[in-house]
Amino acid sequence: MRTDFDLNLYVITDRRLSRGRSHREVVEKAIAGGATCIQLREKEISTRDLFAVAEELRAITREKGVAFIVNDRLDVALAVEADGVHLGQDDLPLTAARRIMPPGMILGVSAGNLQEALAAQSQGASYLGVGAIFRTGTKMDAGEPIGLQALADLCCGVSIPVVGIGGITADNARLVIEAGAAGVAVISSVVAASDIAAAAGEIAGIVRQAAADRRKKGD
Ligand code: TZP
Ligand code: MG
Repeated sequence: MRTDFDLNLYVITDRRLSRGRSHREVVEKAIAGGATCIQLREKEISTRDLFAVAEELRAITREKGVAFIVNDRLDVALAVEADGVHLGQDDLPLTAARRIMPPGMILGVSAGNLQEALAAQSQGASYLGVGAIFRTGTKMDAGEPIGLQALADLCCGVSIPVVGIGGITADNARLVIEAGAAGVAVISSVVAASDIAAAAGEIAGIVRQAAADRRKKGD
């Protein structure tokens, strides 16, 4: 199983929240600020346009040495040689996805509870996206937030890394890491910020510090 990816600050695109800035601009600034992983997540553009953006972001992330994940679309991820794909509970089944993925490719999976998390882990998930942790206006069907205790329980129950997602900001990112997550996944607190690099830098710094403090405590 591939484990050489850094989930500390996992930034997900959403052009509806990007204030007219291009994917290139958003992603370059997020990486400059400290994003360690970029996910292309655009639900409302054509496959042709998604592919074009994916190619562009693949080139940027490759140059910067940052992991690049495509949401939902394994075909597009394979076509641009992304590092990984991220699948939800209603997307392609993981066993089917793994059948057509090269062995080293990252498979991220959304899980809302421990049962989903354990199933994903046993079916070849590389990491889990778990949420929504806090209330968010970004995903309309995110459901009731699961909160930090459920996140902590889930992190204890699995052996693959977990990223928390949903309503995460500079004000609460530390709590997500303290609960056991390997990183935080964010949309609005970075891509909608007026200064994307500064917003990413602030959250990345908080995550790094919280992870260092957690390691120290565990010593
Ligand atoms: N999955 C669960 S919550 C969410 C997704 C994609 C939205 C996260 O967006 P934000 O703006 O970071 O709350
Ligand atoms: Mg999906």
